[in-house]
Amino acid sequence: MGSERRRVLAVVVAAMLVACRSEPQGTYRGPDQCVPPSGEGADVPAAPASQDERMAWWREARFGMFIHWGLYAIPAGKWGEHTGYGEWIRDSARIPLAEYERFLPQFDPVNFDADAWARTAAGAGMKYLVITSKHHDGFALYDSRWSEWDMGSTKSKRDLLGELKAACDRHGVRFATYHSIMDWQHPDYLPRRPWETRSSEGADFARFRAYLRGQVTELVERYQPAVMWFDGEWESTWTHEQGVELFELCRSLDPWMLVNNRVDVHRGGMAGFSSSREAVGDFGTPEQEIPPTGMPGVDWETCMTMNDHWGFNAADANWKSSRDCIRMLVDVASKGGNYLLNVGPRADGTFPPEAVERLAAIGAWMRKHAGAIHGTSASPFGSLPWGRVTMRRDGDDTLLYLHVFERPQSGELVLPGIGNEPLSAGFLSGPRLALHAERRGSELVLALPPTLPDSDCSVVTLRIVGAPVVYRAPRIAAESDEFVSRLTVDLAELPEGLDLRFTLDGSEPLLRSSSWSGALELLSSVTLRVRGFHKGEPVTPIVERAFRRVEPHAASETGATRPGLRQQVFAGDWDKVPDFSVLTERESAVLPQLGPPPREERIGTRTSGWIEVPADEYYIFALASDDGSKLWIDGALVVDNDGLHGTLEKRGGIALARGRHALRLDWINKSGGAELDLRLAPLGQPPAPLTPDQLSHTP
Ligand code: FHN
Repeated sequence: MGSERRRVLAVVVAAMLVACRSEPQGTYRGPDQCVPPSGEGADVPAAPASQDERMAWWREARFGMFIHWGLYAIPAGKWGEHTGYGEWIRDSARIPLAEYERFLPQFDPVNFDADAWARTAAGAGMKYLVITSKHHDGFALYDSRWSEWDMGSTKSKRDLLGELKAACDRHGVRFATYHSIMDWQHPDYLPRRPWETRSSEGADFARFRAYLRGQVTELVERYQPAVMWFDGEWESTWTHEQGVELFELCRSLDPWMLVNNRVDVHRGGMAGFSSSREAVGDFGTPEQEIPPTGMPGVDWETCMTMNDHWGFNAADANWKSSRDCIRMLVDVASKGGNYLLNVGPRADGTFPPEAVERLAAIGAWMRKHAGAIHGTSASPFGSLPWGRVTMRRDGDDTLLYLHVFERPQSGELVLPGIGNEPLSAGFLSGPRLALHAERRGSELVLALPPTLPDSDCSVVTLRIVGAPVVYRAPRIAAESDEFVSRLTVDLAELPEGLDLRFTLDGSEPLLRSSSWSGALELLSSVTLRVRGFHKGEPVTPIVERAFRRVEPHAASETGATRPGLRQQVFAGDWDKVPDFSVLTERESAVLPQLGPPPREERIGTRTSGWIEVPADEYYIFALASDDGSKLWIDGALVVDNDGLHGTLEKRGGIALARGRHALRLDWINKSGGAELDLRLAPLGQPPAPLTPDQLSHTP
């Protein structure tokens, strides 16, 4: 739907909403205040005929610009002696509201040039631009009817978003907004920052939700964002029901506008996607990571910083190279995702020169290779040693774009398990030479010239007959590579119509080898190798996995013990789990079992003692935490879930003899959510919470 039509709608919506807002700001008349027009008479736009129609432009885009800009650009990451802050500076540096508010009249981006920003995004091959209309600090980067914490209170008073929206329209870049649910300034937002002394007396979260709905509504009516990118959804006051309500408001305001999954509480940590069937949102949002095998069957977008900060940090010199950025774009596209690459502008409205330089280099690459990114779909192959593949249909044929990161020593590009015949091959950009492609059994092999046209990523276009027929090897599925008594091994992602042959002694699977007929129960160590055959010919690579029967760790002679685990608490600001043994504890206590951690920020805990297991077995530990955590059993690191992330679960296993074993669990929380959960089960059973009778410590 054109932006003109949406603009007409926006006028209608605005007219309908004026009645809601003729009262003074924040006047609350119930959660349905400013309910958008509905029913007859309201000019509600015709909704897209399908989700595919709604998503079409976004899927074609593949590449966008993220912009984190606000008051935090003024301190530029520095507070006192510390220079490592970003857009979280108010919280991380514990700046009282009244002190942070002093940035309002200082914000004056005299060098802001919307056209330059939009031109830079378009020049880099970015098809959309998502800018922070409001980050967690609560500052609205526009003049909001719902807040004084906005551009109307700054020295500048410019309509920055309006200028940028118009510039994006001129340059063919879709304008979009990031709007934080979490809001550290609004008196009705809860919870307060843990360190804040500001009273929460009288705070009314329902009134906060009306403010949030009001701001979302005014953003849509004024700027018609193509995407509403929510964030800050993880605190206890935000619920699935509220997320659904906000999602439905967005749909009613503009059914074409996309809404990310962070409107709901089912983001699934930094991995960005939850299997919850009730979750709402048009796409998943992995952050600072690229899902190893993408997210088959769903729309997803990886957002990533260009250095280590989202908001401008003057001291952060850890910039990704342009090659890094190009190859990440290719990697994401090859897995069927979108890449949202961030710029943190300076307070004066300019992009850091390092960002401009990288965007120009990416643009130079995209000018030659955009066809291998925009409008492409995910690779039909598994991982390839030399690079990535994207593809698009072209009439009855398919164009495979072979993105070559490293030229193989052999000078040959091998495409495994492909049933299609090659029609032609050549570089998408560079020398106009035909590359020789030949079939070798189930493989297509292309001969490369001694030098490649692009050192960052050369692209070969291979035209094949028809839709891709790629025989992907099955995945060998098992809970662990080690076991004590027995282990179930199966195959997953079975390719259709293939004859699967396997061996257990590490030899090559041949047509005469055993035919796979279902899961195996292993009682001894084996090396399983599997290959797919079609019409008597091997057509998939061989997949292999070794399984070892191991002796369990001997139990410990613990002597006299007491129930419960000892938990030490340490104060500190870490990005990774430190060596607590060289630090001074702030306090310690004995816990009857591993419970929720202290809901504080910038702390760490070490929980230690004995865990008793009932039998000689291989045990799986499932460790979930926000932020980082590490688990040792008998001194061996079993789960490493370290780092700064949302709630994320990782698993690990160890063979243990019946009896007591040393347990040590380290955890940190920098800021935001604070979760810690440890579960345990013998192989083949679902992990369950630890129980007090399993836990003890030496007094
Ligand atoms: O807390 C924010 C962070 O400041 C930044 O905006 C990122 C970008 O997606 N999102 C949140 C962390 O997940």
